[in-house]
Amino acid sequence: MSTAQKNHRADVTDEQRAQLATSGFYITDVLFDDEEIAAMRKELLRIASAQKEANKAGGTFAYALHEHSAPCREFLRHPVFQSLCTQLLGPEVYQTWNQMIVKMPETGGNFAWHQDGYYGAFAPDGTPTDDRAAMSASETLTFWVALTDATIDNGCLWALPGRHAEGFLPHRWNEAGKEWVGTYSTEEEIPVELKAGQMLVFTRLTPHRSGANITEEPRIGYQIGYAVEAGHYDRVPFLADGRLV
Ligand SMILES: O=C(O)CCC(=O)C(=O)O
Repeated sequence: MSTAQKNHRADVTDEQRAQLATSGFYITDVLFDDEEIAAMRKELLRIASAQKEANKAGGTFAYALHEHSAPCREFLRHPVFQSLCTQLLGPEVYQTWNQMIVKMPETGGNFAWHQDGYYGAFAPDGTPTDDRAAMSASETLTFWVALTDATIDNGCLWALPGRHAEGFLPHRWNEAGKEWVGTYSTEEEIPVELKAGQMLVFTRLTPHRSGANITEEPRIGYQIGYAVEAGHYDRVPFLADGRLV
């Protein structure tokens, strides 16, 4: 039996649940087969090389991949996501967004401190806003799947343990980089190094950033957001009554 088949239920341990509550994140075991990881890596590199709108702050992004890519659509229905969502969010779950972040050695730079809860809130004129009333009130989680190892040298995520408990922290919008930039102290940052096939699970209030890729190889991540209520952007129904929609 392969690793992924063994772990398809991806049981959340008491320790992981406690870490999510106290630190705002936890790291899973390796939950995907080598073949699954290699197939997704190939697909995301294909999308990255085809993509015109590349090289935003932090790397090459592409969004809503379920609309553009059959392999991504299939990956998003992987039993691991179904299992984790059911355990962590319950039987009714929406997928709020999915995106790849490919950090090529030559272009993969820093991505600023932020809480994911800031993304997706827009003023009536369409500009990003920090108006709390425009932000999703829904409980949400982000899954960051490592499709290559993520290391300090290739630009892994960094996080601030426990700061999610402070709620929304102050940010300013950087129009040039098209990103929110946290304006709070970050001395307590810790790196989140992952093996390919591991995931970081974190809340919409967990401050995180990522560093530059100074290696010779791409760093590839696939990020998926989930919410218990519609009302956040994308809002693709994912689980109803615990079953895939
Ligand atoms: O993958 C990365 O380098 C950072 C991505 C990120 O934090 C985000 O898109 O919210």
